[in-house]
Amino acid sequence: KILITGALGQIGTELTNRLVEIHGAENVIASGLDRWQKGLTSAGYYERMDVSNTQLVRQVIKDYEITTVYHLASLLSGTSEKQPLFAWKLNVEPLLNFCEMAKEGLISKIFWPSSIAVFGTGIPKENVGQDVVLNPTTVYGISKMSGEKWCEYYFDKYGVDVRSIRYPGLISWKTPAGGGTTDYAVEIFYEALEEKKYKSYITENTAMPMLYMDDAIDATLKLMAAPKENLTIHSSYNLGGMSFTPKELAAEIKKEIPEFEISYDADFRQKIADSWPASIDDSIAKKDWDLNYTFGISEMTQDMIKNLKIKLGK
Ligand code: VAH
Repeated sequence: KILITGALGQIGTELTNRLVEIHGAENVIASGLDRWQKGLTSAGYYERMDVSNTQLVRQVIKDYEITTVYHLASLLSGTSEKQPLFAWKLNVEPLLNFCEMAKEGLISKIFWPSSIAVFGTGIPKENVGQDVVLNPTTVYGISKMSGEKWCEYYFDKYGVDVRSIRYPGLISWKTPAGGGTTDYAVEIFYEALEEKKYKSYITENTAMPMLYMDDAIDATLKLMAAPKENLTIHSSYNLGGMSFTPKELAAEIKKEIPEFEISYDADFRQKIADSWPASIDDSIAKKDWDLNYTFGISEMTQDMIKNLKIKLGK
């Protein structure tokens, strides 16, 4: 059986749907902080669970005979800057608990999302490699870097099968933006359809690595299906997706919505964005587990607008 934490979040919502398609609803247990309501999730079961409540988590693992955990519950970069100590606790300790459970043999496989936020000062902006020095300058980046080190430690010392991807900014239409620095690239589509204009809190020429959610989910499932012996990275795999700026994204949206206008008014998240790479070298993921992409910026823009028009009743 599979447990997903943060199952109602940006990645969790879509990952749950795909895992249900593959394994059947009866084998997927979704969990989140929200109270259950009809239609909340496609999983066969839903547990209202605070991942910081270790005893409850262990009980759920035992009750459902969970073997694989997708641990997605986390605070993103913008939110983490506002609540540093809570973000540190939530972003790291539950991961450590799941690694402990795997070490004890209670569960056999873990997926955990890291982020390009682990990169910081002292490295080139372009084509950032797997093994460059990690000097994150954000609470979120510090927590993700620490989580990676724990993953590597539990693999090296106890052979724990914990797998991770350094996601770029993720873009999707099923769930609204959740406090990330890259979430301008989600909000912009809602406002383009609702208001025909968007004020970006990231300046026009700030390039960041981005990825459409469909490709992110495909990559996650590919990594988790790969033979353990093929994996050479046990901290977290670089994944670069595509790089674009707010200006480039606005130009793509204008192809679909000609009257759309973008303006710029940088906020605290600009400093976070400036500390991150503009593009990533993900050649090792391509070699180890055949990473590839389907959606470029045009395909993503068309798919986002098509689906949001239906969702927003436009
Ligand atoms: C964030 N979307 O902005 C996340 C992601 C690389 C960015 O980690 O915090």
